[in-house]
Amino acid sequence: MRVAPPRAPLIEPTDFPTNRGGLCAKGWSAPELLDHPDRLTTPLVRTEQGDRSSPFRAATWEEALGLIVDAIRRSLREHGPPGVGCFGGGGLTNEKAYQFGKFARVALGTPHIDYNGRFCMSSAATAANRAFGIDRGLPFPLADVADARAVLLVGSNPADTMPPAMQYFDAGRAVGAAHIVVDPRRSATARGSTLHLQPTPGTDLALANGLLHIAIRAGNLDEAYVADRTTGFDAVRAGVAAWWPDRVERLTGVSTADLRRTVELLATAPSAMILTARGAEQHANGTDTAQAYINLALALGLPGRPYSGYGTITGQGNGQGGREHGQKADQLPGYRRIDDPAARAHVARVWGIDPDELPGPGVSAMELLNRIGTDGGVHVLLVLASNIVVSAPDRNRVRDRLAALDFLAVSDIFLSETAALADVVLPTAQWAEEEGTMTNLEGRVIRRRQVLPPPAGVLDDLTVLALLADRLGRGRYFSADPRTVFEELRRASAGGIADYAGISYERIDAEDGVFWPCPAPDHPGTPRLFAERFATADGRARFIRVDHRDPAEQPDAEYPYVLTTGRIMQQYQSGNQTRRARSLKLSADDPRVELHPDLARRLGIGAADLVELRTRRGTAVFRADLTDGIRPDTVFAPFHWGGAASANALTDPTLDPHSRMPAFKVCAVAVRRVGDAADQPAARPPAPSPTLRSRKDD
Ligand SMILES: Nc1nc2c(c(=O)[nH]1)N[C@H]1C(S)=C(S)[C@@H](COP(=O)(O)OP(=O)(O)OC[C@H]3O[C@@H](n4cnc5c(=O)[nH]c(N)nc54)[C@H](O)[C@@H]3O)O[C@H]1N2
Ligand SMILES: Nc1nc2c(c(=O)[nH]1)N[C@H]1C(S)=C(S)[C@@H](COP(=O)(O)OP(=O)(O)OC[C@H]3O[C@@H](n4cnc5c(=O)[nH]c(N)nc54)[C@H](O)[C@@H]3O)O[C@H]1N2
Ligand SMILES: [Mo]
Repeated sequence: MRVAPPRAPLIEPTDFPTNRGGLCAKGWSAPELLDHPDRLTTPLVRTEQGDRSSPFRAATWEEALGLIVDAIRRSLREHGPPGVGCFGGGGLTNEKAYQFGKFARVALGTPHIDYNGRFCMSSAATAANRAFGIDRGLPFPLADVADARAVLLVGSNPADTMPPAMQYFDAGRAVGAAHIVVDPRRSATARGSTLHLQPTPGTDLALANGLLHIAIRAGNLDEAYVADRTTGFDAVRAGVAAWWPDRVERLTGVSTADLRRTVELLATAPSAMILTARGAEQHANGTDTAQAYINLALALGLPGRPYSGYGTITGQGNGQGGREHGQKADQLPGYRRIDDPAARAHVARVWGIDPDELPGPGVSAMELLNRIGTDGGVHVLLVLASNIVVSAPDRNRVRDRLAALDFLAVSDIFLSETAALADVVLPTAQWAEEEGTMTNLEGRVIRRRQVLPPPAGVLDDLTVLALLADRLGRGRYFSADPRTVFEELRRASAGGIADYAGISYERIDAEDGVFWPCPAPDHPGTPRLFAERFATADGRARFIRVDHRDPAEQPDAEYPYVLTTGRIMQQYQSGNQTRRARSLKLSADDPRVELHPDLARRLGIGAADLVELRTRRGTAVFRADLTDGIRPDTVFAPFHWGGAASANALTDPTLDPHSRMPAFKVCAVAVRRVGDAADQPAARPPAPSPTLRSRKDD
């Protein structure tokens, strides 16, 4: 099958080793968006400069970039470099993510850059760094999943969120692998599993400690492995001693019989994997929760064994590469720390600047947004590839903060809800219109190829950053050519943790991608990590004692239920792209909240009625989707919509102390019926369209 956008050559899936030619519904429909009438094709500026309520008008690049540079210069004078902030995304290519990080440090001199990966991968990344000394989503190729005889999947629903990866899970299931899925909903992934554990949201850490407690008592500890390859086990053993199975059952709602069965399946299988995703990680204790599952994996001796280990299932297209090359507040390219003098010296040399010119660490995504307009905070913000008004927690507060900016510039393909609030909007190229590399969840660096030029008038982000740098007097440090940028990235990453020094576009082509670390052109790359040693100073993995903490919000009389949020198969992220795809719209245009029929009956809610969800932060309206697959005390809302059906009007912005991840997956909620099946949801606009149709109407 081939996918043909109107303006493009046919795009054919190739027989790539990770997805083996498979595309999900969003992949098949993505070409529709290349030529969509909503596509931004010219910069937009306000008719009244400085008044973000005045309409947009089309502008030249000259004018738009001029306004941005004026705003930056003004802010630099008034507030110094930290007054300008950059917000990036895990969908950017490695080249663009690298360039954005360098732009912040070299062109602006600001410590304030962070990205949407803080909402995505940061908890698992932080835990993996602590435990293994390295953060690569999977320390083995995805195809290894098919050969694992047991898999514990915690808060992960690949059947809907990674359909092309599901073939490896299905292959394992077909030959009798035991799959245990931990999810408060009977998700599409849970449906085909051996065992489904349905805990209360936010109790995954206690569950892991309970499993480890049982494993120790049952004699499943791999004592030789723990002695030879790890440190810190005694403290963990002492910590889990108090997590008796019935105590865990009371807290999580998972029966002691199911807890024991889970341990038995994992401990007796010849190979076993423990995989977490956002269901376990997007909590105010997400880092410790991921750590608790790592502790379990280490106790069973899994990491480094064939077809075994711990991994996290990365989300966005370049979720992995996007966090390796400097988009993060505390980071320099190659996954180096910005507060490490040796790292600063190395990167400054590659960049041709003095190490003292490099700013220090900034703050995380949510903190950056929270501090907008404050002393020492950000006054001018540049957003690339994120729709924060829809995807950040507590969006009413986020909107409020964005309103406090002196100036907001957003680069996007479409006028997102966030772009709609900007002073200047820049149209950008999308995936099929540019060259670059991405690094997938396996740590495999792959190429993205240009198959058609961007629409007339559209520039890609690399070019825009180079042009802005030029106007700021720093043009000599920047290139707009992806290959040149990649060559520099290789040098900047050399010797770092995520070492790309030996990876070239040619090798990527010849080898179907190259796994980092790959320190030299004749190095084969590293598909599997940890066989001999971990990336810590002493080569041992670290057990770390972690204890359950209740979520920041517990159900009470006013907000009696638990709200969790996540994804449906047909929509992608903030929906800025998929809400516009005709084929997906037909199948899932109506935002629905899942609730149990018993809960619905108690509240007088019928199928397809309109339901209002209310939390301490806001309200949102969804259509009722009654399903006995969800816990009766829990409701599930997808976050793909803005407007009146915005799940993030509800969510809790409490941050994990280590990763700064918000608690997207648990808060207290009140539920009531506000309309019947025939009613239309009030004011649920589709994605905003430009007030001005640049291509057709001009
Ligand atoms: N269709 C689609 N696919 C996507 C995306 C998309 O938007 N749409 N986004 C991509 C991105 S960026 C990401 S990060 C991945 C995310 O991929 P996943 O992590 O698989 O997706 P989620 O739906 O966020 O969460 C997974 C499951 O966690 C469950 N869950 C909720 N709360 C809890 C809890 O407290 N504990 C446990 N154990 N489970 C819980 C939910 O019911 C859900 O089924 O998907 C990627 N793929
Ligand atoms: N309640 C709740 N909220 C969540 C989550 C949840 O589970 N529950 N999950 C969180 C997670 S895991 C994630 S990853 C975030 C994602 O949330 P966002 O960061 O908002 O991600 P997207 O919707 O993918 O936004 C990407 C935007 O960039 C544009 N874009 C695409 N490619 C490019 C490009 O190359 N350049 C530029 N300039 N723009 C581009 C797209 O059109 C889109 O508007 O949401 C988080 N928010
Ligand atoms: Mo994500």
